Amino acid sequence: MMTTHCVRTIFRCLLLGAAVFLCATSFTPPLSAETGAEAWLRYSRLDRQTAAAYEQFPEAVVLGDSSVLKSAQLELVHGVAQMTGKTLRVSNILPDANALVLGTLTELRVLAPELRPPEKIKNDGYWLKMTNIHNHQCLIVTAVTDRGVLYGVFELLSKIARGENITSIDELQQPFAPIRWVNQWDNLDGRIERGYGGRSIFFADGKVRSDLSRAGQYARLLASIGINGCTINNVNAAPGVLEDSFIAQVSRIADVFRPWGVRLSISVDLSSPKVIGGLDTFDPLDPRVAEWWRKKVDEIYRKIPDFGGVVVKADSEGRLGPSTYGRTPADAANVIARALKPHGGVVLYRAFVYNHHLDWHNLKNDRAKAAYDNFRPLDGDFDDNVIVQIKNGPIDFQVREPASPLFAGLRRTNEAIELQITQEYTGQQRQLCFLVPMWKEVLDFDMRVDGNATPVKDLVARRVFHRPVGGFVGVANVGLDANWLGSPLAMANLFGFGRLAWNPNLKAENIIDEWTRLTFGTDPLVVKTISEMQLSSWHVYESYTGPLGAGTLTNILGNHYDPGPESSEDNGWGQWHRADHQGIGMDRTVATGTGFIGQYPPEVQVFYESLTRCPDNLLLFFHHVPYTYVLRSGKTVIQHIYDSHYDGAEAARDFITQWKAVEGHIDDERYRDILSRFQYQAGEAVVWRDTICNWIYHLSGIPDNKGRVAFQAQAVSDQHN
Ligand code: GCV
Repeated sequence: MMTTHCVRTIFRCLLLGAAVFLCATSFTPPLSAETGAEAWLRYSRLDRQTAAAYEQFPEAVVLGDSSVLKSAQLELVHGVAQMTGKTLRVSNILPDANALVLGTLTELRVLAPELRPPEKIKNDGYWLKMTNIHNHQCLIVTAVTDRGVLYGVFELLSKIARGENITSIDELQQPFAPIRWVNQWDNLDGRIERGYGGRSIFFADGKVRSDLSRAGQYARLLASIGINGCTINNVNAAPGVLEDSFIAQVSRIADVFRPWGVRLSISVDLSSPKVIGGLDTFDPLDPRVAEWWRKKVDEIYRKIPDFGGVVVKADSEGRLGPSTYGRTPADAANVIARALKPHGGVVLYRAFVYNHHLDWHNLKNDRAKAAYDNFRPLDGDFDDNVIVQIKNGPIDFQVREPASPLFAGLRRTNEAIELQITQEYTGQQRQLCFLVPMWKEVLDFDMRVDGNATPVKDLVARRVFHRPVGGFVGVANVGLDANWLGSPLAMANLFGFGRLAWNPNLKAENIIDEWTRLTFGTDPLVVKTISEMQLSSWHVYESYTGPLGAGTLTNILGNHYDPGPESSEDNGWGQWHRADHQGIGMDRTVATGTGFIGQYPPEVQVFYESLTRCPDNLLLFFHHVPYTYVLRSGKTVIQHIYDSHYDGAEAARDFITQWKAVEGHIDDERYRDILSRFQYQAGEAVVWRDTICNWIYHLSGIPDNKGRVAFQAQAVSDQHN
């Protein structure tokens, strides 16, 4: 038996350890009130009655002392204190009161051998269970790994924050897939490609930042939504990231990730063996190159033992790649994969490989075909620790695209879906666009592989062809701005990505409800208003920037933000809409077009090939039609385009009115900040509306039957005369 003195000593050590750890891992309690920095981990104070329901546990028992379990313990103590005002007593021995008990199943069975989860808990999964241990009411948070316990703690705190009833909880949660990563497109000089939330939290002036506190806080945020990996640098990778001296710096970032169970990975440039390695080649089949990668990877693991792996962008948008030596992406991926394999690392090789010098005059050319054409023939050639990372659509994160046919094209190759959290083509965090409904459409899209139900989510999560690994990657691009993404409402996309990567079967409505409650509180008016606005926002944005699947008619040669429909055409980038005087849209049919539709399984081909079956919202992605073509709604294409832009601009203006309803129900700081964003968005929507409507009116010569566009174009020209 332990003496009381001994127990006290252990308890003191634990507290001391916790305090030391608090400093060492850059854990900081939420920053100043309501800047958005706390994101969904605000843990705001519950009202007395709600708090009372959670105060039955004065104690937290933590079994084990790994850094991840310490994070779990600290988070629990911090969250409960913030929400209830009560500080939990922490111990690591038998509960001597009702307790919250954290620990792996192995540890827990020592206390309660009779405990059996209802099913086998997978890696990273967890079980929350109310039970009785040694005559005390205990809520256990258990898992097979420490990381699972940490995830369970975050879920428990989320439930408390949302006021859920936990009195008889018995909930087992399993992750849908093992890869749940974010990519950051941070450059070593501190800029972030397509980042709209400030400078890099990792790098400044070509070095790893000395202050990595935000990096540690980011890892905490990621862990709270089940993300287990983060690639810290741009896929347009600087070779210097692999210099030994730089890896030593990068290991400091891994140190602040580790307590949150987030594995660090890096993007690498395939020419590194030549550029920084001093070889005269980077040919993946040259044994000297293989040896270079082996030594380099060994060096990385010496400094970062839990290194996750690498991301590769090659032969794409000017990046060098295996094509330099007539080699394939599989050759390139495998040479690195073999170096990583003994350490348990993976290669995420991006399928975003395309020729950006396509001849626009050739009507058979089609950028959308590139990923499938490049990767489908290599199916089965990739090693089992290579994952092909496929963008959700075949072009490039446009406001609407069909699911990439490559998801169905690979059977013997691991795959991951790449989603873009940072709103490059979808409003750049300056306009509201909640992307979960869009991602759900892709994840739920049934590819009908072999005539069976095969939604994309099952293909990437290995449920169809039982491949060793796969999952979800989100391009996040958070920055140093207090609220991470540059806009508090945009954080719903980061949260939503994590929730979907954990469980793509969750409904968009539930995700946004959860996020809103955690981020803005549980006032029903607030929850309803913000949820409704978020849920409608993708359609609103689409309606004035790219209806009918025309793509985003944005300035593709510049900022990817302003309207610029002419910039898409007559160049090699392949984001074409082929609008002319008679009609608009890319003919991607097998019968008369580029043949892209032929890349889908037969049942999907039939669906998209047919002008009458093809859904209106993707019509112009798949078909070139005259402006007078009549849609299912009975409207012509041109009238739909006019109406959609006017309706969209009006809906954007309505956001202001909707938002005003929450005044006084949320903090003033965020209320005013977000109000000004909606006022700005309303103006931008009018700019989009007028630019696109006038452009298409001049092109087609067909007036708006409601007299708005021709009238306005006329007024503008009168003014000029
Ligand atoms: C990192 C788009 C973006 C590029 C990005 C590229 C990619 O083209 O505009 O900034 O480069 O996608 O995903 O590699």
